[in-house]
Amino acid sequence: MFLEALVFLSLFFPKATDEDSPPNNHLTYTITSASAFPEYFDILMQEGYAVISVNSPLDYERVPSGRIHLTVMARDGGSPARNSSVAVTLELFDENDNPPTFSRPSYIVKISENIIAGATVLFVNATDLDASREFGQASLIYSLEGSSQFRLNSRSGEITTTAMLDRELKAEYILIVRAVDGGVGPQQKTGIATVNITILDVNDNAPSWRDEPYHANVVEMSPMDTDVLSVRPACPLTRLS
Ligand SMILES: *[C@@H]1O[C@H](CO)[C@@H](O)[C@H](O)[C@H]1NC(C)=O
Ligand SMILES: *[C@@H]1O[C@H](CO)[C@@H](O)[C@H](O)[C@H]1NC(C)=O
Ligand SMILES: *[C@@H]1O[C@H](CO)[C@@H](O)[C@H](O)[C@H]1NC(C)=O
Ligand SMILES: [Ca+2]
Ligand SMILES: [Ca+2]
Ligand SMILES: [Ca+2]
Repeated sequence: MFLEALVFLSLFFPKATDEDSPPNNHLTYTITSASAFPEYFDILMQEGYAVISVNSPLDYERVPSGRIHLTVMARDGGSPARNSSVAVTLELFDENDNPPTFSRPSYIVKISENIIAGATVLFVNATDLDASREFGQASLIYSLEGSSQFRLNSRSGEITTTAMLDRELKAEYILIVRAVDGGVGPQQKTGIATVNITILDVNDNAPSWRDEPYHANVVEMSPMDTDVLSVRPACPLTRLS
């Protein structure tokens, strides 16, 4: 009935009737109670109808179950005046007025390079303060960009590896994570955070020899202490494959 951010929206409802003659049937209306935002509502007479209007934006997030209960009283012009009250329920619709916000603007995590493919690296988590399923927490979808070595579960926010890592190939990944809510088109809101993943070294490289294997011809009857061949480890150590 009312959208939370709209103002000056009016609700007409049929006038009360009073079978007396003037002035005893001259009616005035007042809102005698409101379950939320009492000062935001006005009521006035317009062509015999009571018109309820809103003078400030309402906030769906502060209205339990999205309903506001008003009591409207009609009072006649008699002396003494007689009155009668009616209950009016306003149903509020949520607007997408809150963006998803990650629990941190940037996540820093360190993982060991021998972590298995598919292992959990981290959970990211965004919060959306809109109260409806449609635009709030339940509508969030996560996505990730920056490296195909990692994937992000679009619902749970879990980041896992997709393959084996190798610190000697790449020691740091900077990923961008995004959360979008259920707003449609330009109404959709987005939250962004960065994830800095540092790969920690594991001693997975044994020393290796350069130019192996080695061959040497040793002449028969060489004197003792002749140098046969000098060999040295490759430096820096390179990967065994
Ligand atoms: C409304 O009427 C009741 C009696 O029916 C009376 O007690 C009360 O004071 C009246 N209220 C107003 C604001 O006139
Ligand atoms: C994410 O944050 C929301 C709101 O703070 C919380 O309700 C939810 O349990 C969190 N989810 C995870 C996976 O931590
Ligand atoms: C990522 O985190 C590491 C370890 O905390 C830090 O040394 C590095 O500078 C960070 N990288 C970026 C781009 O912030
Ligand atoms: Ca939202
Ligand atoms: Ca909202
Ligand atoms: Ca390695």
